[in-house]
Amino acid sequence: MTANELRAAELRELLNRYGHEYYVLDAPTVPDAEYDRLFRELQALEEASPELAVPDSPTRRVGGAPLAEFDSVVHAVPMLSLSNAFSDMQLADPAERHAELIQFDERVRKGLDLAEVEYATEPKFDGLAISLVYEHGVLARAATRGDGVAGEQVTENVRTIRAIPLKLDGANPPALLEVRGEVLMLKRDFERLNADQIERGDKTFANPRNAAAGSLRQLDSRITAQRRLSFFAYSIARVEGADWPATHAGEMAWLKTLGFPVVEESLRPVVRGVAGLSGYYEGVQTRRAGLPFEIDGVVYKVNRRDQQDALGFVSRAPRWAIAHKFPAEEALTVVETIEEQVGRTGAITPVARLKPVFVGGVTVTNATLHNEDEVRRKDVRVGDTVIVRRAGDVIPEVVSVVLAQRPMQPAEGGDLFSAGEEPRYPAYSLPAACPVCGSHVVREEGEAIARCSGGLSCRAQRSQAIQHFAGRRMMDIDGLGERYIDKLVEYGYVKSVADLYRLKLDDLLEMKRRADEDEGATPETVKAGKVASKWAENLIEAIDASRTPPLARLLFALGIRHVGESTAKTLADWLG
Ligand code: JCF
Repeated sequence: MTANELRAAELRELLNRYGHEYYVLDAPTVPDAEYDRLFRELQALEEASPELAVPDSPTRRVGGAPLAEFDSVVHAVPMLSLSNAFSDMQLADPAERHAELIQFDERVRKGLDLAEVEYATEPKFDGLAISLVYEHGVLARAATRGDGVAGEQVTENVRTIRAIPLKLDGANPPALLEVRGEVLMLKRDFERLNADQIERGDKTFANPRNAAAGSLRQLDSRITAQRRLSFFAYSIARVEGADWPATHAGEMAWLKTLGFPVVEESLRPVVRGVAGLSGYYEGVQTRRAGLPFEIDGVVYKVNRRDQQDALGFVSRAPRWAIAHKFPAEEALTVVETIEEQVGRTGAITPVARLKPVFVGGVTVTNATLHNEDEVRRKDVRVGDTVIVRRAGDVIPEVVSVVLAQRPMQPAEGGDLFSAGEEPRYPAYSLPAACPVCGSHVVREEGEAIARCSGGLSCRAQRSQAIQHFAGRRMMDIDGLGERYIDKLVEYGYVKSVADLYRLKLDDLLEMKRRADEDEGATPETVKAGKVASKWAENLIEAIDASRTPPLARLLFALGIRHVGESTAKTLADWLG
């Protein structure tokens, strides 16, 4: 071997390993720049000596000349879809909550005449299904699902996806292998793509699924090559010249040894019966937000292939598998108004008040718009139909506007009902005065956040400073919630946190009476004096209990800018 041959082989191995670490193991060991550097070195070697450019070289993943259209391919084995099941997580009783799941298990047990069935589980990736055909270990063809019977041939595009092996690992590849799986974009790659799109002035993608679809179905595969797409294999459709594993779990293990990315083992346990399935569902739901990719539910499959075959199909879905969907994280609704919230440090956040909509398992009426630039960039206006997103326990946000549904002015000279060119509502701009105290709103050069300049003279800032002070990780004053703090500030009992320590029992009772009256409670509905005085006594006690806090907690509780929890600890340790 010449020195160049050796180096090229070494570079191929390194690049393949780094790609595997990033896409398959989700644990990159080198920065992107290092990958790019080695990639360019290999490219240069191959250009100088074309015989070094083997068919499975990572440099082959750069895309080719644009196509006029995709060829259509008929799938040798149809690409099925899964029937969906939904759980109503509002229901307390697991037997009602998971009714669909219980029915599925019952049908399967009846069909197999068994008391208990073993299921393989996996997350349901929110991407695009594709089919990959390997002939003698080499990627020969790739196709989208299409209508399940025929799809589009996207081989050139798929060759650019680093997560997909161009050649199978192992010495004795099967003569033929057809693998199915999902092409998707990792959350981090989606964020990066959208940031780049903004920088270039191009349109952003609403979610990773759209980004993955838009990137894969490019007639110009060089564009696909520039997008970071991932892939996870989830089934085998055909095998020739090798033993086909007897269980789904066995298939996954085999695919892994052949070099395919399969989801990590803790996310695809083999379980038994309804309890196993529902336990898996709820476990994945809690892990959902922390996963590197988006999923829209989980999939259950009868593990043994002989049992799958015995159950067969109904119309176009297998009887031996279902998708159990999570509540959707995105929904459409209408912006009723845009208001501004003033935070503890005076930061002014535009908030969309929404027509109530059920999303991510709860009813949402507000969504953050982050800051003025974000509202302008998304061009959110009153009256707009918008996509709202609530992922996990994250604050709901407006993702994008459905421009086609924007209310327009009636056309000039036209009748009242024909829409004109002009939007009915103007583009958003932040008010010049604080909506709470009227102080100037200032936005410093280069800052995204505008702030109320009122400081602690602004009621909103005062109230939130006290809320922060009383919080769990700060002074931990039990019973002093947002509502009462707002009232204590509004009525002037408390101007700063120090005033909390001067409050008397009577002040609290008086404040509570006024607050109840203001909120329209009649004297009869106001809680009896005894209950109120118990509450006030407890609160005074809780305030007293916080008179001698550890220094770190006090420093953090004061809410000094740039003094977070860990800085406060460091300061306290140092000050002694
Ligand atoms: O993750 C998915 N979107 C997914 C779709 C996973 C699977 O195991 C599937 C599927 C569609 C059909 N299995 C089948 C049979």
